[in-house]
Amino acid sequence: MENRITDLLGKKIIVCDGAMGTMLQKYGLKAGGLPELLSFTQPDIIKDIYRKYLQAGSDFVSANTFGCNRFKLANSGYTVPQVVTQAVKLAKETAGEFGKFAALDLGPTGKLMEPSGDLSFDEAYDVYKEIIAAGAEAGADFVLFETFLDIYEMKAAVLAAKENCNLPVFCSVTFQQNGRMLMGADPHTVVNILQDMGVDALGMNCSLGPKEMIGIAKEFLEYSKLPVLVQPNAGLPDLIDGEAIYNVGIAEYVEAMQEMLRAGIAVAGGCCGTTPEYIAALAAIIDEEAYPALAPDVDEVRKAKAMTAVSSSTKTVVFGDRIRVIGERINPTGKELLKEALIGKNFSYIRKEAVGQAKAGADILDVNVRMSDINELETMIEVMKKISNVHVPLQIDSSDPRVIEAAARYYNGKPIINSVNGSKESMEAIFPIAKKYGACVIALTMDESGLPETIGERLEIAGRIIKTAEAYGIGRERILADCLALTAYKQQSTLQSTLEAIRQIKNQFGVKTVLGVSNVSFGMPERKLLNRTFLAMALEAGLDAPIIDPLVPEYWEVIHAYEALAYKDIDSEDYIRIYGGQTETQSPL
Ligand code: THG
Repeated sequence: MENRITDLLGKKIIVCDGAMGTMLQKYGLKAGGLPELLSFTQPDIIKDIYRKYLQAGSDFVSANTFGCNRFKLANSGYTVPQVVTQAVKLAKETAGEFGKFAALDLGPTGKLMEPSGDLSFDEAYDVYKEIIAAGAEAGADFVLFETFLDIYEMKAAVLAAKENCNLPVFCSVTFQQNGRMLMGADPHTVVNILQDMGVDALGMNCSLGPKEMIGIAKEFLEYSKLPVLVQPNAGLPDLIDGEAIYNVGIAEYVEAMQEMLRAGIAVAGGCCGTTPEYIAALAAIIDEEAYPALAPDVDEVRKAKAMTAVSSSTKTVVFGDRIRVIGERINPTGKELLKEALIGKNFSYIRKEAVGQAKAGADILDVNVRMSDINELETMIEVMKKISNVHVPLQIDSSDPRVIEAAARYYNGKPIINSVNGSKESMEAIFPIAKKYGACVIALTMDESGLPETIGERLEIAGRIIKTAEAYGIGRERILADCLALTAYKQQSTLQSTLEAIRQIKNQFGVKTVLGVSNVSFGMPERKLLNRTFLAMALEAGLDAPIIDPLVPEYWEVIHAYEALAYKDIDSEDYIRIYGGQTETQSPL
């Protein structure tokens, strides 16, 4: 037997087991009560069910631990470690008879996370930590998170696994009819948030029927650098004579699974209603065909799927051909009202700044709350929480690694960290954070000696940062280079180098670029005039994402015109939609 379930990936399609709950019903065990306690009262039935799935061809069985958290076990007379240990023991013993694996199977806590409910991130983390510590101790082979409805709870659960055991982690979420998780995440957002957090496979289970999952599975496959898992229900249950009968038969199930296997999924199984007969039929077709998930060139897949993207809890912003605007207004520099709001904890003022920028079209919001006399860390977390339902991905702007770590941890999404620079000290502080939380990072082309004078030196620093990031396992698609704009007031001579550095860094390293455009006008009159002109110059040099004030219409004019002229706004569709009603012009030609 291979040592780890992950050793199977790429060599064979991993076959999961089917449903435990529906099988227990077949054994005459009534719904109600805690199924987890059957590990004590009916161990032979549990093992019998495992054996049926293993005989059908499952590569692992899921321990009877799905709901075994401290909330659900509160009045059961058992502790979490007792239940976990007994359940893992049964799963391991039976899997061992067949040389197969036992998963520590974990579902959602059953509580809503803050701010919708009262479960804090730390509490969710602790709930999973307790189960995972016991499961690892009992000898589970890997952790399988299933049926999650909230990507934020999944983030807490994944961190609990990564920080408390060395086991492989598979993540599976559940979608509703509208193609989103209950708390709003779409498939691209799920993939983007989870795939750089060090998990081993990701996918979906439950809720929809197999046919309804095909489209979502293809979305997962389009974005995921990791193996994709699919475990559908056998459709939806009809209650017939008090028994739940699932409405998708074996042939229909296998046909849908076949299509997803041919599209590239790597882990296949079933959820509610899939009995050992379903799994046997699935295993039978798997033995017959060479699927794309077999023998993939992992490096090639990573390269092909590399995409610069950040996410809020519901929305993913991709850095592609189009210009992405990063709103700069949540930054106390030069803003008396914002300073007052931060000191007075007037979060509704700050929220209004976020909503205003989002409405104006900002794709991402920079959040900087650094001021003397306030606790930057607490304020950062509070502001992030208060603006989380604005649904625009956030950029954490701080020079304090402790603030950055806390923000990256508690953010409900995949943020940009602003920033790292080329000094050893900065990289050693920031890259472990970016790595653990899967964040993107802005790389400033400066180091402990400041901003270099020559373009060559800026390139050298960018190269050094990218190389070091890659050594940490942070792909260059997660690095955004910032060539740094200084002010035209007294530092005028540096501006040409900034533009040329943008051009060359994009060319040489193929990374996306950001720039704090408004810096150029500090201390100068008519700031917007300089800002918008430098914005146009920087866009022409290849800037992908300006950090600007999105409430200034002139900046949008420059961006819309640039995108039309630079063939990014194809057929000038947006430009004509926005400005077409304003003037009729006749071509002179
Ligand atoms: N690179 C990166 N991050 C950055 C910068 C950068 N973050 C901070 C800054 N530079 C970008 N953000 C701002 C925010 C505000 C202003 C300029 C840049 C600014 N504020 C006005 C002032 O100070 O007078 C106030 C404007 C108002 O009242 O609305 O100019 O370069 N990675």
